[in-house]
Amino acid sequence: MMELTGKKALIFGVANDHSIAWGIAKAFHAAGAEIGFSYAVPTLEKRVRPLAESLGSDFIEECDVTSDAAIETVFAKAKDRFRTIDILVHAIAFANREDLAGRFVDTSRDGFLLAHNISVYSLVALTRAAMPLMPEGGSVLTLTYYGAEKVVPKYNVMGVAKASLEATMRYLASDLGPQGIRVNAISAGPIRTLAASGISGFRDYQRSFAGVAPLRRNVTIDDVGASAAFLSSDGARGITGEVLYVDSGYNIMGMLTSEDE
Ligand code: NAD
Ligand code: 0WE
Repeated sequence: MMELTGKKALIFGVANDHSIAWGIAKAFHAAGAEIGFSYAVPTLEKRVRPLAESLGSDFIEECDVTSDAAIETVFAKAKDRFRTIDILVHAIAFANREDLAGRFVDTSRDGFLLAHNISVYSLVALTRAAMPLMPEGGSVLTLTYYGAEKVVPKYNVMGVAKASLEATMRYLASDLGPQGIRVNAISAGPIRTLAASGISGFRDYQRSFAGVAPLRRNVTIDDVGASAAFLSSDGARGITGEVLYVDSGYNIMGMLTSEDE
């Protein structure tokens, strides 16, 4: 089922070995996929290159997803290197730190637009650029979070952006379904990545999450990777426009009591 032999994947969003995108890359590699990587800014190359090379990858290209020209360039290079791809992974989010604290009502116009530009519009832009490289169909995968559906204190503008991301994923799935391109999202539980570091109280939040979630544990980047490999494989050929929860079951609970400490 988690068989990706002969498939080629382009992964956006590895920053370091804690990144969810890295968990996905490892799982794809274990399933036999060939992988290309794209990172945000030049300073990340020294982190991403050794990781990519450890999986036998030689496609490691910079792309700031706020730039249409950068997106055009990276997909031109991908076309040269791979001719076609089967899988696109979007594991990118950003909001100003000041907007992930305090009240949502205080979000500035610039902060709101920045979060949506980087975290949501980039999925549209990357998917459109990937389409010509997927003539025989393919799989697009993005990462979302429960704060899209329910209010999570301090997640603020990112929650609103994730709600938009999930709707964006569904509209893309509707547009691209006829061409055999599936578009899905994984809603992951809280994981201590770079994007989670410096969020005050994150450790406490993970502890209470594990106390409440049916599986009584936090999820790992390898848990997300395994599910991503499934969703990108032919085993998921009938699934599109879906949010798959990789959250120890947290989202099914209607009352958040933790019996066991
Ligand atoms: P991470 O910091 O490792 O990854 C975020 C990535 O976004 C980084 O690689 C960063 O370089 C990239 N990025 C930011 N701005 C960019 C830009 N302008 N152009 C290109 N890339 C840019 O953190 P992560 O937790 O692995 O985040 C990956 C995804 O998973 C995000 O969409 C995040 O919202 C989502 N997610 C995270 C959690 C969690 O608890 N960590 C839970 C659910 C969903
Ligand atoms: O999507 C995310 C994190 C996204 C994120 C994180 C940062 C921190 C550093 C976006 N932009 C920035 N900008 C920065 O400057 N998650 C799902 C992880 C996360 O972040 C939270 C959470 C959870 C969970 C913030 C507040 C409350 C819960």
